[in-house]
Amino acid sequence: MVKSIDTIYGTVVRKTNKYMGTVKLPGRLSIDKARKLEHIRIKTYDRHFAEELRAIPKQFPDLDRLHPFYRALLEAYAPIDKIKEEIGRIRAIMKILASIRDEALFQITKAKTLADLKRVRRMYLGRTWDVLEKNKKTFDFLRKLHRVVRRFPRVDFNAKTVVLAGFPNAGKSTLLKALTGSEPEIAPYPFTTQDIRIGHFEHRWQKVQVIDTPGILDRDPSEMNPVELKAVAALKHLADVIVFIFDPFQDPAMQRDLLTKVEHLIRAPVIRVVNKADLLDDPVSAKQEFGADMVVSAQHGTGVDELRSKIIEELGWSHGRRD
Ligand SMILES: Nc1nc2c(ncn2[C@@H]2O[C@H](COP(=O)(O)OP(=O)(O)O)[C@@H](O)[C@H]2O)c(=O)[nH]1
Ligand SMILES: [Mg+2]
Repeated sequence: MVKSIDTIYGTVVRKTNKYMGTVKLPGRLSIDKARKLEHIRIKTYDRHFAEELRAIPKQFPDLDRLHPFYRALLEAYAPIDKIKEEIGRIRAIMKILASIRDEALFQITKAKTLADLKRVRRMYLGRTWDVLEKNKKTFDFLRKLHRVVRRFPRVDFNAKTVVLAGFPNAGKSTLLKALTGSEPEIAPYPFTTQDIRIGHFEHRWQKVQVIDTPGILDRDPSEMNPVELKAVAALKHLADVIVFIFDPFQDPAMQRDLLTKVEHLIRAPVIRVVNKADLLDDPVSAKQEFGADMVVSAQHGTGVDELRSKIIEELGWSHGRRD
């Protein structure tokens, strides 16, 4: 979690007060002793501020070593350079706070009365708060980003990946289940209102990951806002093969149009599949009508083994992104 500036400030003050309650110095109260106590107090505030701020950049992945899929997803939120800049800003704030601390420590050495010391503390707290407040946008930006990053879908980058696409109701969810034989893992798809579903099957030593993105690769990308579009485009860094599912009971031209757009967005080899074979009198002519590679019934499992083989074949010739 990245804390808000109010929480950071509150935490620092609370922890410092608590700590100062345990500090006992020998001797009677004198201005000298009060100075020493105030010195410890300012250093304690500073230590806690540094602790709070240092924790922030550590909560983000190393942006230079991030997988392109995650990088592209982050880009949907803000340019990577902007994210780096905002994280860097936290380090700059730490430096400013250190200089305010040094100034306060210096003022303490010159304080002649308890009232002087009180003023130093007020100056220190006021100025540190001002610095946080002036940078509120940075903290808010990183808070929001972090909330999304920590829920990024957990993708296996060592596995080959099949991305399913096709109209709503074409049978993507049913096919995902048929191909992988298990309930998919569901995670929110960042920067969209949709989920991503991930299942997998194994072929010999190789794990194949199958991804369904309902509400994403089933509609015209031109209807998406720029953020959604970037989030969708991130999938191109993942897809080794696209399986495009045609519904024989929906408009062929519109489905082919979607396929063209998906191909354009993702640029991976495509396997074209007509689904719902069990409901077709003439599967062969449906296959021809859609220009498909094969006909399956996701519901009944017909042709699913063949589809798996076709996927493996396609991956075997794969364009070597991860070979
Ligand atoms: N008869 C038949 N129905 C299917 C087949 N595949 C999917 N369906 C049905 O079509 C509807 C939509 O399927 P679903 O997998 O949710 O489609 P999605 O929107 O692309 O994920 C559901 O009612 C499924 O039961 C199939 O091969 N045969
Ligand atoms: Mg679905």
